[in-house]
Order: sequence, then C-alpha cells, then structure tokens
Amino acid sequence: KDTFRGRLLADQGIIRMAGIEDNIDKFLNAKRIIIAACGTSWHAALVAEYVIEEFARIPVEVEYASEFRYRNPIIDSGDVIIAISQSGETADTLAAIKLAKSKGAFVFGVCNVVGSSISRETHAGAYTHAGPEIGVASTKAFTTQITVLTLIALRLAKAKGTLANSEYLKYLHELELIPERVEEALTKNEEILKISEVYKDATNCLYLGRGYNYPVALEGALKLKEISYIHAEGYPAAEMKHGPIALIDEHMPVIVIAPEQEHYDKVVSNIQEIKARNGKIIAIVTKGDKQVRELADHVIEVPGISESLTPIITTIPLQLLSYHIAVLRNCNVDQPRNLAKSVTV
Ligand code: F1P
Repeated sequence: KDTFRGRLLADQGIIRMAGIEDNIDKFLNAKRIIIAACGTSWHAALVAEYVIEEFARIPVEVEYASEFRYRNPIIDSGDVIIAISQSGETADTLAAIKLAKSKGAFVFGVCNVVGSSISRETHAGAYTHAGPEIGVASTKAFTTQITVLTLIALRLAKAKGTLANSEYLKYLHELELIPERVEEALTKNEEILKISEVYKDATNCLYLGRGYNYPVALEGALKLKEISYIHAEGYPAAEMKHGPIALIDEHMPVIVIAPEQEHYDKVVSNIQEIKARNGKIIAIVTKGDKQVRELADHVIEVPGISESLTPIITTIPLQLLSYHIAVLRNCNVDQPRNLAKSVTV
C-alpha cells in the first residue's frame, strides 16, 4: 500500500516512476511497443496492451517470450520492448531482451525481484515491489504488474495529451482507492470457499471474459491448471460460439467475468447461451448486479471501478477460487508438481 501510494500523488496529479521519467522520450517517440513475457506475466502484458493503446494510443504487440526467440521477429531501433517477469530470471524472457537489444531497441523491464538478471539486463525499468511471492504460481505479482503498467499508460497519456485531464485525474483517484477495493474483494473468501466445495471434483472448466476481462479469464484458467491440476481454458466471451460452446453441458462449470463494463449486455447473452445448454455458471459481477444474478448458479460480487482497472479486482476471486479448490483436492498450493518458480532453461 505504502509503496504504491509513494508512486502516486493523486491529489497533485503526479505519477512518480524514475524509470519512466528518465526515458519518457523513448516511449513517446516509439513507433510501437512490443511486450514480451511468459505465463502470468504474459497475461499482464495483454492487459497492458489494452490500457496503453486505449490511454496513450501507442500501438502495442504482445509476444510470448518463449516463442519470440525461436522466430525471426521484425524489431528495429525505434521500437520499445517491455519485458515483464515476476522472478526476473526467466530464460525465455532474458533471451527476448538480448535479441531486442541486439537490434538496437530500447528495453524496459517490469520485474518484482530487485537486482534480478532481467532488471540488470534491461536499459531501465520499474519494480513492482509486490514483496516475495512465496508460492510458485504468481498472484500478487500479477495485480502489481497490471498496476505498474496502468500507471505507465497514464503517464504516457498525460505526456501525449491523449486523455482529457479530468479522465486522467479520475483514474489516479480510482487507483488510490485500489487497496480498499482489494480488501473488499477479499471479504468474499468464505463464499468462494463454499462455491469451491461444489466444484472441487470438476475435470474441465471454461473461463470467459470480454475486453479488459479477457486476459483475466486466461489468468483464472492458468491459476486453476497450475495449482489444482484441473483442465481449464480461457477465451474471449465472443469466441465461445466459434468452438468452445460444443463443450458445454451440465458437467461444465463456466466462470464468466461479467462486471459492469462496455458490452455488458453481450456478456449477459453469452450467459444465456451457456444456461440454455445447462452449463453451470459462476459469475464475477459488480456489487449490486441484478441481471447476471438472475441467470447464474453462483455470483461473486466485486466492488465497482472503471472498466480499465477491473482486472486488478476481478482477478482476486479467481485466485481465491483456484486456491480453495486446490486445498480441497489436497494439492500443494505453494509448490505445484512439475512447476519451477523461475524457468531458467
Ligand atoms: C513466468 C512463469 C510464471 C508461472 C511459473 C513459471 O515467470 O510462467 O507466471 O507462475 O512460476 O514462470 P516470471 O517470468 O513472471 O518470473
């Protein structure tokens, strides 16, 4: 909370991040930003793509670092590469950084571990300061990565004049309230435990989200896979009818991230389609929601916030759901089988 507030002086409209201030021209002159990362950090990159393009209107491409190094990507000296990594030691991400540097691009790191290899290899960066991630699966690293990347997007928007000042200030004030919103989201823990008891023996799950909550759907599915060993897939909600809908029957839990957001009505129709096929619906909704509540088998409420900030909040019930299901299945949530904290080969 304190580190976060130290970065943000909402009352004065200031975002303080030395790594950005010292290199702001590199970002403002960039033809595009390429973001490279793996796993959960790649999902944070997707959220960053949405928020940087929306606020700062700079084109963003998102790459799996694990694939980037094995193809022949077009990178030039006018590109800015952002590398995101919790551990700062992921070999694929390090290789992507070295490749980008060899082409003359400016490389900016978003890491959690101070002094890590990635933080040393990049030209500049911003730490997430989430504190140590005790477990192998990233959780608070994800929410802090999104927060830092949103602050970067806002800072760039301010410099470019792509956001009205009133909007800019509105987002800063909302960000300042994030710690309270997170605490409120955590109060649903007992309800989430009860839902977890119902679905602990599921063999497959679908996660659906639209807009900013599509990457959240991917991350929710990854958390369930990583710590509960349940097969789960995340999709953009509108993609359901292009294939995954064939999987839906009474045995398929579908987790729909459906806060108040643009095209909420379309998410409601996706939920109706799932219901018509007897799928079991667990919906993440904004406090006070009525429409989805009527359709879903279970709802988990989260506090309201602007859509572009929702991932920081909607992720939390999904992390708790995976956690409780994993514990109920006697899985070791801190040290899941086959997974390494940092993938260094
Ligand atoms: C990337 C990552 C994590 C995942 C696991 C393996 O790590 O895929 O997201 O939870 O720990 O590595 P990082 O580059 O963000 O440290």
